Amino acid sequence: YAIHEPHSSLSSLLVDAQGLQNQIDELSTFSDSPAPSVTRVLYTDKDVLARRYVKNLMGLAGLSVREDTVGNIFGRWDGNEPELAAVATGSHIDAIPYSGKYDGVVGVLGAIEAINVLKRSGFKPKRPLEIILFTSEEPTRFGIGCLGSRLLSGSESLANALSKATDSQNISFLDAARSAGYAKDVDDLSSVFLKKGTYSAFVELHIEQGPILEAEGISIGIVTAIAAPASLKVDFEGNGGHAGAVLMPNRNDAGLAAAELALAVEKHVLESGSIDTVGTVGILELHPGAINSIPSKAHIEIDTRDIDEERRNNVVEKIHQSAIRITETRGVKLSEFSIINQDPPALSSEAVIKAMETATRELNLTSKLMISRAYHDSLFMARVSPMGMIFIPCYKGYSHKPEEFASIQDMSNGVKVLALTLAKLSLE
Ligand code: HGY
Ligand code: MN
Ligand code: MN
Ligand code: MN
Repeated sequence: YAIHEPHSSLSSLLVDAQGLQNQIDELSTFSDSPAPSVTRVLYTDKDVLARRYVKNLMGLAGLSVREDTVGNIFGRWDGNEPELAAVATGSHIDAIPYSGKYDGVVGVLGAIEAINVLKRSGFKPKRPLEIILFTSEEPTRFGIGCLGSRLLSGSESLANALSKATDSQNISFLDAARSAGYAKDVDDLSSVFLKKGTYSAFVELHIEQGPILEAEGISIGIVTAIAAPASLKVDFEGNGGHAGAVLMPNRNDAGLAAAELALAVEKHVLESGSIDTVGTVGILELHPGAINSIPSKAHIEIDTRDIDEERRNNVVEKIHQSAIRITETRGVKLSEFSIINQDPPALSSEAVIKAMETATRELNLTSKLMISRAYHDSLFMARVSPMGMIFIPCYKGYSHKPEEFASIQDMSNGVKVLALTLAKLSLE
């Protein structure tokens, strides 16, 4: 099969869309919350079952499978020139509590189906193609998003932090990894770092997690940039006490301090001057958590993002100033103000954008250039390889909740665009 005519047989790409849907449904059963929600947290037994399921599908697709010490999983299809840098694709299968079954999963199972589509069409890549299942994209267990792809992109600070990190049950990262069969007699996580030039390109297929494509009736989103996320952890402490007996002038209520900071987050975000600045407080824990006890401790976690790094950093600074002001006006102690991550945005590579645009055109699909407001493993893969993302519409833009949904047709379109894009990039 001559590789100089990659497009003729590729225009009739056959996607087993029903098979993909069945796999998505089956994978969603590995969950710690009842259907239709999905909860699948890093290194839990459901995560291990899901990993085994995906590794099996990689094997059935004829990929050679390997895993690194933190459980990033790689499925490789060697091309005619196996020593060349591979073209990679992939996403994640971990799911935050009570979320949906498409976030991340479409980019893993859809990537395996894209490889099957290329194999069915008789295509033979020049460069190897590699699917990556990133070990954990969600921040759920150890509080840091894109843990696997951050390490792959060479984050020394994360490698150091993880060797000391513990989850909310006080289980260390390394013990949790070992319970899932990883990090065997390993303390140094830098073995995960990718060698420079490992990949010639990285492309991720993902649901949009926003309403634009569906609202505008467009089949494919071609991502030009990924917004810059930052997350903060803040603790306030007060004297607490009896909710009835302590008079108001004598209180330093840690819970109300946290509530005031939460509203300050919203104020600073809205004052940024741009609709692209967002922020919320997704975690607010009060101690002792009794109705008739004035909170003596409040723990809040803040997520704020923007496609403009400067503007986002400005909001982070103002939140810090507000936290300090609140300690003065309320007489509480600011026992913790930590910036967990304050990442720069990522730009997609022009060459990969071009390959995705050509693919959508050849498939007669409508497409739109757009930014990703959610972060993805691509945000970190962009640090070590030319990056691109393919979005497909999702129902009302819902995500991170059980109503998350993508149609078989939209997933099939996404798989075709991914298959054609990988084929093109593998011939370069
Ligand atoms: O939060 C995010 O943007 C990603 O979906 N974890
Ligand atoms: Mn997510
Ligand atoms: Mn995701
Ligand atoms: Mn804390």
